[in-house]
Formats: sequence, structure tokens, C-alpha cells
Amino acid sequence: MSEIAGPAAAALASLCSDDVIFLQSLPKAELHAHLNGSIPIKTILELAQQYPHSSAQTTEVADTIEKLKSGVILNEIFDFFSLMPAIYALTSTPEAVAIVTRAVLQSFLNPTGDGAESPQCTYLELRTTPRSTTHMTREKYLTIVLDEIEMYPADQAALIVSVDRRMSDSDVEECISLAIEMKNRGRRVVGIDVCGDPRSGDMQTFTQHLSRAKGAGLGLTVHIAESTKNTTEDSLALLSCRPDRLGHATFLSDELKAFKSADYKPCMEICLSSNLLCKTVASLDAHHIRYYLKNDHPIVICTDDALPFRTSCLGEYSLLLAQPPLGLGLSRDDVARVARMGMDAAFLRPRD
Ligand code: 6MZ
Repeated sequence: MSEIAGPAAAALASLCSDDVIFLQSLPKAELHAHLNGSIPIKTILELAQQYPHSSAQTTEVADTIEKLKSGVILNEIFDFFSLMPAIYALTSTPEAVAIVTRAVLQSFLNPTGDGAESPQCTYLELRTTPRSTTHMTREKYLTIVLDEIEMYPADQAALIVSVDRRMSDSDVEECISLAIEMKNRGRRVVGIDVCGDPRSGDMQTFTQHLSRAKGAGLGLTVHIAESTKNTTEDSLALLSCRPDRLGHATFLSDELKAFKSADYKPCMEICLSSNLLCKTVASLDAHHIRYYLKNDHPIVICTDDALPFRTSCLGEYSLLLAQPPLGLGLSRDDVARVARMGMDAAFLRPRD
């Protein structure tokens, strides 16, 4: 298992061994994990060692690696995005994309590679933004990721194609078209995600593409109201596509929170460590998960970016079970119910 630290590690350390065994044996779905944010530290360090010293990004890569090794400290969520250029510099070739995808899948589904250690989750919907670099097209990028994902059975791993809020209209269109074409060719693409710096992009311009993806049978999840900078118009544009799941939704207004209705109950993707470390939520006590638990609204517990947030599925579930102030103090029955809701929210419906 990858090393964890921070709030998840503290919660896990407070549990008795029976509780840990209970959490490990729960069938769990990880539905909100970004590929390049989930690279095991060992793998990113290996890639950094091979990185040419003469490259224009050498200093940036070295600085980011130092932060990842010593523990990333973010003053605000926007600082998170400054980690990505160095990670992208290390994963810009087809070989590196294959290496990191294999390592991420293994870290979630088969930690020691020999099946001896219990997997972090039963089912993984990994998401990534198709990237074109001097070494590969977006199609090649997705093909490499899918080749690795499809090494696992269909009831264990699938891909969500992310579009970044910073993308131009034609880039969004290209990514959505690729996702639809690949799905239609029988590749294991199950959904579309909208991610990226919450301050950027006009979501009105994304909606036609997102609706096309839904019409083609892909699931839809969107990062929504992740920052105070997201306006109500931004959230309304995204909600107009009726996403199946919503990521974070930290600052959704009370009025918008009431979107719950008989025929529309999107599952909320909850990333506790991510929100605490990005300082979008002050404490577990103040976390919006409490609202959704109280209102019996579907949620799924996710890691988001295990590399900078130094967490794991077990760590995130520990935050549910541990007693306050380290955790939410839910009962085992409630934690099991949450895990079942997560499985039910999968786009691939692993148990169908
Ligand atoms: C919004 C996020 C994110 O796609 O290259 N990403 N977008 N909010 C977050 N909360 C912290 N965490 C990750 O993975 C990295 C990309 O995922 C998005 C960002 O756009 C980041 O560049 P992939 O595999």
C-alpha cells in the first residue's frame, strides 16, 4: 500500500484492527481519481531520475518533486494546479503514460502485484484528460491508457475522459468525439468529466458537447462549485446537462442543493482529504458530506489525487469511521451503506 499521511493517516491510525479489517473487506468503488494526480510516489521519483537535466523544465520538475516528497502544502486550491506542469513534463511520452497508468491501476487494484495485499477498491473508474504532446496525439494517449485499463476485467476498471475547463471549444469537441468513437468501437470508455482550474472556462460553451456525450450513452460527471470563484451561472450551466454525478459541489448554494427531485438525484463525489488540504473546507465538522448524509442523498467516497494528498481509499473510509475530531464517527452500518451507494453510482454498473 502506498504511504499515506495527513488527515486520512491520522484517522486510520486511530482505528482498531477489527475496524481496519472491516473497511478493507467492504466492496468499494473509486469513482473520482485523476490519473496524473494518482501516480504512486515511487513511480514519479523513478521518472524524475530519468528526466534530462538539460530540459527547460528541469528546475520546475526538481522543485515539484521536492514538494511531493516532503508533503505538499497548499494555501488555496489554485496552488494545486501549479503542480501539474512538472508532472506532465514527466509523463509526456507514450512509454511514460503506459508506465504511470499501469502503476496507478496496480496501486488501486493489485497493490503488491501478486494479489497478496488487499486492493484499495473493488472497482475503479479512472479519469484522465487526453493530452497531445510532441510525442503523441490525444487518440494515441487514450489508446495507451485504455490498453492498460483493459488488462483488468470489465467489472474492475474503466475510463472516464476528462475535458479541462481551460480547453478551447475545438479541443473539447475533439475529446468528446474521441470518447464517443472509442466507446462505439467497444473500448472501455464509460463517461465524461469536466475538471480543471475552477476559475477558468465558460461552461455555457461546454454544454452542447456534454449533451452530445450523454446522448451517445456516456455517463456524465462534472466538477462543480469547487471554489467560491464558481458563480451560480457556472453551476446552472453544468446542471442544465443533468450530470449523473457531481464532483466536490462544495459551494453549491442552498437553493441549488435542492436540485434533488424524484427523477434527478445525482450522486455526489466526496473527496474529504482533498477538500481539507485544498482548504476549501475548514474541518470535517463543516464538510458538506454532513448535509448529504442527513438528507439521505447518494454519495461516493473518493481520493481525487492520491499523490499530492497522500491518501488512499482505506484512508478516506477511515475518515468516515474514526471518532471525531479525527473522523465523522459514522457507525459500521452507515459506512457500509455509503460504500454500497458508491457501487450503485458506477457508470459501468459493475454488478449488473
Ligand atoms: C479540478 C482537478 C482536480 O487528467 O492529467 N484535476 N480539477 N479540481 C481538482 N481538485 C483538486 N484534481 C485534478 O489528471 C490531472 C488533471 O486533473 C484535474 C486537473 O485538470 C489536472 O491537470 P489528468 O490525468
